[in-house]
Amino acid sequence: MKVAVVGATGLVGGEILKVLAERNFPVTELIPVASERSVGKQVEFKGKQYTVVGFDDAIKMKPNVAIFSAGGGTSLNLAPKFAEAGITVVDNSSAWRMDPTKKLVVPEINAHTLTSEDKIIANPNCSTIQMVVVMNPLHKKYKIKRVVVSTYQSVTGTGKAAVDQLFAEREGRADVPAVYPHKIDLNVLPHIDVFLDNGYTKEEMKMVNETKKIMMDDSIQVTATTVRIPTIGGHSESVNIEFENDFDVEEIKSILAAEEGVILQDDPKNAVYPMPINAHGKDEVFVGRIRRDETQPNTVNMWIVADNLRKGAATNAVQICEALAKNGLI
Ligand code: A2P
Ligand code: 11C
Repeated sequence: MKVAVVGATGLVGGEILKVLAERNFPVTELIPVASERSVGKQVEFKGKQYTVVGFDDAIKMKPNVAIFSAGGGTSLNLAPKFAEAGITVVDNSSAWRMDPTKKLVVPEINAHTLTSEDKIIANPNCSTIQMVVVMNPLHKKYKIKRVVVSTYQSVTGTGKAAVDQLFAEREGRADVPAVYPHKIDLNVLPHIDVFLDNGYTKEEMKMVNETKKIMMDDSIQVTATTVRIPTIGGHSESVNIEFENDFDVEEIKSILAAEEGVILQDDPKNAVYPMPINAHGKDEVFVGRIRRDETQPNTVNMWIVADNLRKGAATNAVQICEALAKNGLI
């Protein structure tokens, strides 16, 4: 399988290369793509060096699939060019997610909806993916009415420049341009992506809208506050879920413990709960602190953590490619 990675020099792109290798995706030819300023640079894949090419050359090389992680503008511009050349695109940006003609896929939930018509497939936002992976089996069992989520998101979600800002501030260096409007080290910013007219950020509205689309249920109400914190390991979420039907906390724990791609870490007396430092570099979604909300019927609280560059981006994108390959769609 010929695989192009568009944005191969970026944080998510680098993670995609690692995940393709780790999961032994059958790559016969790797085509790393980045902006003109990176053409000719080398990236490593399975111990070998590959030369970065521009998008024109990549299209001419006719990959079976192109995994994009080069920002929304690049996706809007380039994904149709790849698709018109018959190359299936799996896109990590927000560009196509809410387009009604495009699928928004978390393989555990809706890979079965993919067909040969799908030439641009959207990978959801990282903070949405880790939440729906945990909520989906619970929705099937108890039916979710409403979700209140607050996030604690890693600077890796912004890209390399944000990681550089955090460490430059920590080391007292002034030589790095700031990507956030405020200091991020020793601080917390209730601001991810741009503010919209309704007072929410675009990141918050992604959680609201993408959840309904992936879980194929517009009745699920989500309200979100998304927050950037000075960590690099992954995104954490405090999630309050109200169900239509009552539940047993122990049953919720056993449903989640049995769920593919989910790891239950819930032994608070021994200080066992998910943390980004442990999720870093892992493909799974970690869940713990599961407890009944004592203020409202049929409602549970939990804490969900995942490496946003892995299940939140690279791993989910590679899993979409695996589903496409398994079903003969690429
Ligand atoms: P480059 O390294 O040449 O700028 P991150 O989010 O970690 O900053 O990474 C963004 C990725 O998207 C990088 O690989 C970057 O390449 C790539 N990229 C940005 N603009 C384009 C473009 N117009 N065409 C292809 N790749 C792009
Ligand atoms: C963040 N969730 O942590 C964002 C990164 O819509 O794909 C991914 C933005 C997106 O900043």
